[in-house]
Amino acid sequence: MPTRLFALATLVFSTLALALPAPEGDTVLWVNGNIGVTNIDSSAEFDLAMIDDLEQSEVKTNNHVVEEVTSYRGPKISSILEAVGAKGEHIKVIAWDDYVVTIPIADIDKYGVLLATHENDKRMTIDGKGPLFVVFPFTDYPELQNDLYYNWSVWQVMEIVVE
Ligand SMILES: Nc1nc2c(c(=O)[nH]1)N[C@H]1C(S)=C(S)[C@@H](COP(=O)(O)O)O[C@H]1N2
Ligand SMILES: [Mo]
Repeated sequence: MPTRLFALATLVFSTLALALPAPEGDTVLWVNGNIGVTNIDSSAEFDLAMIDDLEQSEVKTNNHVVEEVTSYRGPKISSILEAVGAKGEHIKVIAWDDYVVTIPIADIDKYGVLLATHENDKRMTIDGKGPLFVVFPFTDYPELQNDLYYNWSVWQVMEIVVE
């Protein structure tokens, strides 16, 4: 029955498309909450190689702490949310220093917000803003240049909770 075959093919394809292999290196990002894809217990864990394998984007911007326009590179946060089958309205972003903010996914999508791994082509480390830094395109969108979005520019990101 062609319809059943098609349904089976769709099922197999979508299962493959949504599989997330377990990290081989140290986990640098935990994604929790309302996600449809997990790889360890109820979490989707990423090592740096997995983050580097996602489609890369660049944002050239300054911000209120870095004066010169600087190049940031990494996946869009929306790519990460897609990879984990996120369903929700907000993400809670938690840093290694326990700094926490809640950001609407609408803003993440609208502004192509990055989870940057590189600043001027240099990998960011935990001594700086790394390994993962939330980067809004401040230079291209003047409406972002206020405390709300500066507060959402989380560095040393450790965990994202989809809500
Ligand atoms: N991990 C982490 N990210 C953070 C913060 C923080 O304390 N920890 N402070 C936020 C706030 S409140 C602002 S305004 C901007 C800039 O902070 P700064 O002015 O202290 O450099 O970074 C944001 N990102
Ligand atoms: Mo702030």
